[in-house]
This record gives sequence, structure tokens and C-alpha cells, in this order.
Amino acid sequence: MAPVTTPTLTERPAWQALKEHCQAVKHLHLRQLFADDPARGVNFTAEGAGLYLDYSKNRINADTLRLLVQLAEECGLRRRIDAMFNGEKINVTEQRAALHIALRAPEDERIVVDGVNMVPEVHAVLDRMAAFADQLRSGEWRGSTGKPIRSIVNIGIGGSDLGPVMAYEALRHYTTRDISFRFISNVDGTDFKEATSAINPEETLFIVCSKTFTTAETLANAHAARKWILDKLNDVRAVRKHFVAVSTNAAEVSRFGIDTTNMFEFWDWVGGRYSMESAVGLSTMIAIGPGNFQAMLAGFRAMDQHFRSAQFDRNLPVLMGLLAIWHNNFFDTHTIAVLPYDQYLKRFPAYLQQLTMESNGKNITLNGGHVNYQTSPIVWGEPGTNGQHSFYQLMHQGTRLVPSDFIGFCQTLNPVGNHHDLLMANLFAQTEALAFGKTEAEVEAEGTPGWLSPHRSFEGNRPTNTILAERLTPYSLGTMIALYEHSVFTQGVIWDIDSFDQWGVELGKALAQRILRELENINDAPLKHDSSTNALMRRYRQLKGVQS
Ligand code: G6Q
Repeated sequence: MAPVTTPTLTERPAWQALKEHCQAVKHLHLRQLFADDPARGVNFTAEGAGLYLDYSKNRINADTLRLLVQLAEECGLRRRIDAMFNGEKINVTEQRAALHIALRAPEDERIVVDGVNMVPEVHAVLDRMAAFADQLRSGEWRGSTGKPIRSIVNIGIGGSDLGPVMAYEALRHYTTRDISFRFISNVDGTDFKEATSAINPEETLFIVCSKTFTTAETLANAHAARKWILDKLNDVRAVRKHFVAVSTNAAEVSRFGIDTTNMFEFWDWVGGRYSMESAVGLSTMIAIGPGNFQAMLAGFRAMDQHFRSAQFDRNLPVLMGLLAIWHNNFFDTHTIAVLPYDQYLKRFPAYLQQLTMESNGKNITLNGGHVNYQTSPIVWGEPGTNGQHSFYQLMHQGTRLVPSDFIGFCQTLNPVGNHHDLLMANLFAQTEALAFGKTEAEVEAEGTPGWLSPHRSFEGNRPTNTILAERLTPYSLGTMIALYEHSVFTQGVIWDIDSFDQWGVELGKALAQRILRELENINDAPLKHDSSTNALMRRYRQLKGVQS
């Protein structure tokens, strides 16, 4: 067993200095910080890859920033960035590189894994995807009865679902309307039933998207889809025309019955939650077309280059990662709200939940020790302005401090009346209100009686980031996803954890297999779980219509 050594993060000079510094700045109010520095709203901003980040409404000053950057340096962030870009096996528990940056590398770049330059392979798959997408979009690819495909159904879960769904919704404006897109992830039969209820099997193509091709939920849905097609089309040869696979596992794909010439591959150095721009993005490419997909990759690439080259105090992902550390570890905040002021980004918070929490929800350091500090915050959020009429009450007047990211676009894709000004006015108003609040004196000066003024006043001093882009495009979406990917990586480096494994999902999976057998074989030996699980299972068996 590897020796367990004490983590050193909290002993680092910058960490100690930040702890002390936090006591000094903790009680400062953003009102004061802005009054003291009229240029604060310009000084505490950074730009990269077309994104503008205003982080001035955080409870920091120039010293905070200096110390956070020093912390990043002491933790070897520069070296770790280089290690990731050079294809080193930074996913130490799985002994793999984490090379999602290779998925968007230009054709002339060399990124070597185990002696092989992966870039030509990446582009070969992208070319195959593009040819296939064109065949579908033009109607050249036909179902087994000769009809063009009108419905694409992606079957996948986790990293093989959240990215494709998010991108489809985010880029809906750019999608073909000749084909409908559906996504089945849950093993709840409802998901399958509803997704297939109004589509014609003759015109449907299933993309079975699974890196391992062994995921129970995905295989259950893929088998249901196969049966659905065969029941309706009555011809086993139909599978060839109505199924393609996205996977790293050719053997299992062919065992399922999908011809491996209809398989789009990726590689074990792509983590599921970092895979949406690989072949996992096949549904995205069919929806938006290969040109737009390339534009999205260019956006990712622009942020990669910014992350790799910009100095830390002007580096968007580094700044956002360090601010997350500042709130999480020094202000003891527990969550981060992501609040896109764009309806197309409605699934972006859900996507970021996996990206952030599966990556950094860990309590073991790279060398096997226990952390003695908090790691990943809980990520949540909803599009604005909807959230304003729901949970923003707590953000303004609750007892918890909720750091939040506001995301907005200067141009709308759908001009309707003055909607866009109204939308953006709300974004700016919220960050202003959260930062500066409203004192009781101000409330009373407006005529509110004294007894009511505590209820109507706002403390303010609530930290926010604002991210602005010109317009929601495939390119800007790519920059934004890469921004969060690298911010998550930055946080993982500081916390000294492996952001690229996910052992925490294994225990529940294994137990579910055992329980499934017990639910199915009700005459088996008595249940041997804890008294709660036993009682719940008995009740389930009874109510589903069989006696235990
Ligand atoms: C992501 C995780 C996980 C994975 C799913 C689906 O980083 O590894 O969410 O994507 O469990 O796995 P398959 O693609 O292998 O079916």
C-alpha cells in the first residue's frame, strides 16, 4: 500500500498568507472597495478568446489576486498545464493522459500518446463524422425501407449524454429543422417511451453512444431500441441502416450487432465528461452541420491557447478557478450558481454539474492522502430571468453566501420587441443589487416605515462574476465550455486531486447489480442488506405485485 503522506496545501506559504489576508478583507464591503478605486470595474477584468470576464464584484483586492496567483505558482499550475498539453498521464489513478485538448488541435499539431501522434487520428474521425453528417442532412443516407432519416435518437448517459444534449439545446438556432433530435439517457422506461412515441422507425437513426459499451442503462435502452426497430420493420438487416455506434470498444459494438464500419471511435484518453467534441458529438455535428462543428472546435482551441499562454493574472480559466478556491476555502461557501441569461443555455448548468462535481468531488490527494480542506463546490443554476422569480430571494437576503457566474450575450439570436434589452437589464441589475444592496436608511428615505425597513433592505456584498460574449455561436459556446474545463482543472491542481477519474460512481453501480438480481429472483435466499434497505425492497416487491 502506498504510504499516506500529509497533504501540504494548507502549509503552503501562499495558503497561510491567504488565510491571514482573508481576516483583513472579510469585513470589507464591495461598496467600499468600489468607492476606494473608481477604476475597479475596469481593473478587475480580463479578456480572452472573445470572452470578457468582469470579476470586480468579488470580495478581493489587488493583494488577494497576488496571493491567489502565488498559490497557483506554488502548486505548480504552470507545470501541470504543460503536462496536460504534452499528453502526460495526469489521470494517475487510471494511468491515462487527459487529452481533450487533442480533440480540437489543428491538423498540423503533434500530440503524442505512447509514441503515436494522435492528431491525424482525431482528424480522420472528424472527417468520417462530417461525411456521415452530410449524408444524413442531404437525405442520401436512407433507412432500410428507402426513406430518408427524419429523427435522430442519441442513446447514452453521463458524459455520453449531457454534452450532446447541452450542445443541441445551446446551438438550436443553428440546427437543421428537417431532422428532429431526441436523447434517451435514463433507464426509466418513460424516457425511452416518450422519445420514441411520435417518430417513425423507418425514418429513425439511433446513435448508441458509449465509451465502454458496457454501461447498463445505455445497453438496456439500446436493446429496447433494437427491439423497437425490429418489431416495426421486421428485418434484421435494418439494424445496419438504423444504428450507428460511438465507442472505444469495437468488440462490444459488434457483439451488439452494429457493423463496426458504422462505428465512430474515440480513445481512452478522452474522459466521458470531456468528450462532447469527439465522436460523442456526432448528434451535434448532424444537427448543426460540419462547418459549425468546426467553428465550435475553433472556439475550444482559442480558449486552450489562451489558457496555455496568458499570464495567470489575465488568464480567464485560472482567474475563475482561483476565485472558486477563494470562496470555497476561505469564505466557506458551499455552492456556485451558474446563471446564463440565455434560454438556449438552459442545460448548461446541468452540464457543468457533471464537469465540476465528477471532476473535483474527491477527498483523496494524488499521493493517496486525505485532504484536510474542502474540494468541489456544488454547482447549480437556471437561466435568467426565470431564476429571479424563484431562488434569487435566498441569494439576496438569505443567510448563505452564494458566489455566482452570470453569463450574457450582447446580441440576441432572436430579436423580439425589446426583449433582449430587458433580459440584459435584468442581468446587470442583479449583479449590481447583489454587490451593493440597499441600506435600511436608503429604504426609509423612500418612505418605508421603520418596522418594515429591515425586511426591505439588502446587505449586498454578494460576489459575482459576469461573463459577456458578443453572441451565442458555435465558436463562443466552444470558448465557454473550455473556460469551465480549464477552471475545473485549475481547482483540481490546487486541491492536489485527480480531476479525471470517477471512482465514486462505482459502489452504487455494483450494488445495483446485486439488488437487481434480488428483485428479479424473489424466491432466492433472504435479503441480507441493512434493515432499511431490506424493508424498502420488501415493500417494493409487495407493491409491484409479488409477495416476498
Ligand atoms: C464521465 C463519466 C461518466 C460516463 C458514463 C457513460 O466522465 O465517466 O459519466 O460518461 O458513465 O459511460 P459510457 O460512455 O462508457 O457509456
